[in-house]
Amino acid sequence: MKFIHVGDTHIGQVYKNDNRNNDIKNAFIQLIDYTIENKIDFIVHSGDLFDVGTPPLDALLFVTDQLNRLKKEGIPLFIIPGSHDVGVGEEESIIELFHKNGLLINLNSKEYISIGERVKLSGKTYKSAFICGIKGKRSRVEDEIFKKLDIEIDESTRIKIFVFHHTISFLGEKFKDLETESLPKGFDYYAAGHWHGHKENIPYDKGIIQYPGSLEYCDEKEIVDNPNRGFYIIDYNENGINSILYKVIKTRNKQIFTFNANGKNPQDLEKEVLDKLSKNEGDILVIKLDGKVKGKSSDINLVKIKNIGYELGYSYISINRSKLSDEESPYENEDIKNQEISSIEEEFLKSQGYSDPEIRIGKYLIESIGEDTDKIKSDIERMFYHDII
Ligand SMILES: [Mn+2]
Repeated sequence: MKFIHVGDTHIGQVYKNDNRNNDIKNAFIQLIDYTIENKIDFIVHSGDLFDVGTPPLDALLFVTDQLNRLKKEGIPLFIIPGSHDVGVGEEESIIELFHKNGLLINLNSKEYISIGERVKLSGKTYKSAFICGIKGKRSRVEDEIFKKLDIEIDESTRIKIFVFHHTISFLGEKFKDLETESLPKGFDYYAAGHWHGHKENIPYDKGIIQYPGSLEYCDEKEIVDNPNRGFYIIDYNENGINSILYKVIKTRNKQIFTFNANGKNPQDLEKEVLDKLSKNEGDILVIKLDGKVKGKSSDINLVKIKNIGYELGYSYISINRSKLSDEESPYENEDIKNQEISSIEEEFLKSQGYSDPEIRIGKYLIESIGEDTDKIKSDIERMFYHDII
């Protein structure tokens, strides 16, 4: 028997760019196609099916159509709501609407969880697999749930699966929102979500923890840092897990270029960037500018670069200048003159008594001056969702 573990599909408007939002949908179609063509027994989704708790209508209709394809084939999808699947200030998740309409199984629907002094989790048995889970968090409360969990594990099953949506301490202290040790014991497969990179085979108790990562790149950082995107196919039999395969999905070609501005004026740098671009069939383009430009970095015409890039066929263009600074610093102080602009901003904000999260949001806003306001709004929302601020 086989099941697929996928997570962080983020259907909705992740980008202010239709090509990329369609790519995200296309990744989901690839998942459903594969599941049906290969007669997979069921899917486990570790949260963030949608990008926001109140998805746009086209996202709702799209997911309805895709889940109906699975339903027709009799393939269930088990899920827990991720941090993005719950709207700000809401108790319920959009996932529950799909559960009530019979298009998926919300493992945190009231029939599977009861919260009192202790938290009782019952879960589902399907094709000799026991599946249960805890939703991603929108508050500190969900952390506490892990301390008072009572799970009625169906011991007659061949494989026990626990689904969750947290970044565990194993991945690093900096981003963790759950101590690895807080996870319940006694499971063979821990289907993890929330962390957008993929990481497999983390040993825990008698099982393993697996992060499939996001199914498509959700921002520029993921485009640059992550080599490929996909999901796991787990084959199990009477002895438990037999094999696990990471299936890579098809994503667009990427072109990532870094340009050093040292000793160049804005016009020369602009020309160097433009010379590097070439005609293509919908590639993703990321341009990183660093170093110190001779003159004002604001004189580099980013709009012109983007317009020419789109004419050449690029589907999505991101220009990152967070490491770019001006050679002629407006500061008299020699100490300051030798620093990058972003660290000067940070020191200034610190001296004004702002907290680390406030400094992060302040620096983000300074970097985003001139960007589309809708994009800034959704980026900040995303930072909140991921508890980065
Ligand atoms: Mn996510």
